[in-house]
Amino acid sequence: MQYFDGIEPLKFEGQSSTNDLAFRHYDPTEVFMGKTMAEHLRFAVCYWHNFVWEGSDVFGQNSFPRAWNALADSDPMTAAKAKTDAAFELFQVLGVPFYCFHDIDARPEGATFAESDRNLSQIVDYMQGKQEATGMKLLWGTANLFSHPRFMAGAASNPDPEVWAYSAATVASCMDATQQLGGENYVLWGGREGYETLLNTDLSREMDQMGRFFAKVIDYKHKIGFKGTILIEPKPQEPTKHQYDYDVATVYGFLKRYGLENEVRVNIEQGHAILAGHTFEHEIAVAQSLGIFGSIDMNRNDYQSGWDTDQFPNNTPEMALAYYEILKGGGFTTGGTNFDAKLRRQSIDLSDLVMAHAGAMDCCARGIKAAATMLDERPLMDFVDQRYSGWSGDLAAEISADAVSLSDIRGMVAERDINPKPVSGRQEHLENVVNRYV
Ligand code: XLS
Ligand code: NI
Ligand code: NI
Repeated sequence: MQYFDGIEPLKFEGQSSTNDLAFRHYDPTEVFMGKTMAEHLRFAVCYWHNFVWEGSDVFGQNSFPRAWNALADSDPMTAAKAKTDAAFELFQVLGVPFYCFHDIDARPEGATFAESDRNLSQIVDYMQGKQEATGMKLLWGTANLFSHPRFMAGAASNPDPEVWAYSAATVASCMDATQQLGGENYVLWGGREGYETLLNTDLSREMDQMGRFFAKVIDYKHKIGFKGTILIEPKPQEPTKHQYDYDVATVYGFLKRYGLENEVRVNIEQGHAILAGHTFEHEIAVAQSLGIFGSIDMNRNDYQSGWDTDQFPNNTPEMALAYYEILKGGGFTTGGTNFDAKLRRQSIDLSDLVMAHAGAMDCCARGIKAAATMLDERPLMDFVDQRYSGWSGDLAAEISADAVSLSDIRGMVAERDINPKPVSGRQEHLENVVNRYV
């Protein structure tokens, strides 16, 4: 290893281990519910927080310059390859099966679209070689349509059709790249698809533009024969004040309106759910119930500041409830668990990067095992089944019949003296039950 020299690939050492550079709970080969833990969790490591970002924040400069980026000033393509080398080293240290990237994470920006496009194909060939050499796979690719100033007023929702065209062209190149790398999904996060003020915004036009954009993306997917899933990643705000992809329910309404609900699913991020005023498990459950659950970005927000701080997850009980909803819906298909998470600015060492992922993977393992046991022993499901059991009875059939009107029901209730008695919802009891598993 060139960059992660001295750090051995992590091993499963079991719960008694105190080694920070080992797994205590994540045993990739452990089988439950008919799959190995690795197959259930489908871990992915992201490029942007680990290999691009170097610790700057709004007040401060880079706090952990990375050796692989040092060459960027002299020859950007050499630096891009060095970054790829470093990334694949970390993937192997962690033993994860997947990774995720944006175009700009991997390739140098060119002076023109055509040059950026050429840079992307060059680095994608290099990444493909790395995948072949290591067995790594791509969970998803995506285009960064929010960092460059050309996207400051949005990509698909931009008032300027030149930006719309530039964005569409960028998505086409990134979908090709994702296809070439065998990616299992393609993500669209609408970072600046929204607005700062209505004073300068035509909201209906922007929505229509986005609808048209997505229709073309789906059309392109079929044209190139991409077999993966197209995923939208909801987020309510940040960077834009009002974002169109607010949460899962809003995204579904949008897809339905433009007739895209059978073509697109969602990539749900823990921190984005919190920003939208929901829990992570709420967002997952809504997506499952609408048939659009796809993948997750696993991380954690700071609950006090309210910001999308993209911290590494470490709250096992919360994670157990998220995996409970995922497993209840049948688990991942093309999706997986991507760590869209970054170090705190004072965690400057490469070993911090490894420990952060190791701890997060362990928490996921604990969470999903607790979830699997809760599903197997069914204490919550039995309670829920019982709670709704009236709906399999005669009254339910009668009042649901199309031929029965509201006034018929009024007659029935009066005649039979239907007089429902309140029943406890037993929330605290159920929370106690969950605590036995986590
Ligand atoms: C930002 C998003 C972003 C997407 C990919 O908040 O989470 O990282 O996952 O563009
Ligand atoms: Ni994300
Ligand atoms: Ni985020």
